[in-house]
Amino acid sequence: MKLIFAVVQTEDAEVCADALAGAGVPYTRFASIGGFLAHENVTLMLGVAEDRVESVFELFREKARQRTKTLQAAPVLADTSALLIPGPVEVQVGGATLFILPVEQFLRV
Ligand code: 2BA
Repeated sequence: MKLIFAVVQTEDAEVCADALAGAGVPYTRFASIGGFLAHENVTLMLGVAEDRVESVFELFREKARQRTKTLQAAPVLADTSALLIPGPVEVQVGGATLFILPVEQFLRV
């Protein structure tokens, strides 16, 4: 078994979750916030049999879209002088960011 953490954009969370449910893949859903943009996103945690991992990758490739998001210029205080990050800056976000870990044990007690 593998444990997959999948970070997706909020806009794609429902369609990804629906597709996982439709494929019979159990998941847990967390609200999360990306450290760079400070935008809300969604993290899905899935315990997946090894022979289903590739089909889960495909599901996220198909359902999680890439989008351009804008990082607005933000005032940053350095000592007593206010500096400005040059902006706005455009960044490409997504589809999904996946972390795949081995599962030592999976128990329901
Ligand atoms: P954020 O941290 O808000 O990052 C949003 C997007 O900003 C990233 O998209 C990437 O294109 C860009 N970005 C992030 N850090 C950057 C940096 N230091 N300099 C320039 N651009 C940067 P994605 O790579 O698709 O990531 C989407 C979300 O996935 C991230 O949202 C974060 O929540 C998560 N994520 C990505 N890589 C991660 C990692 N190594 N560890 C934990 N979470 C990660």
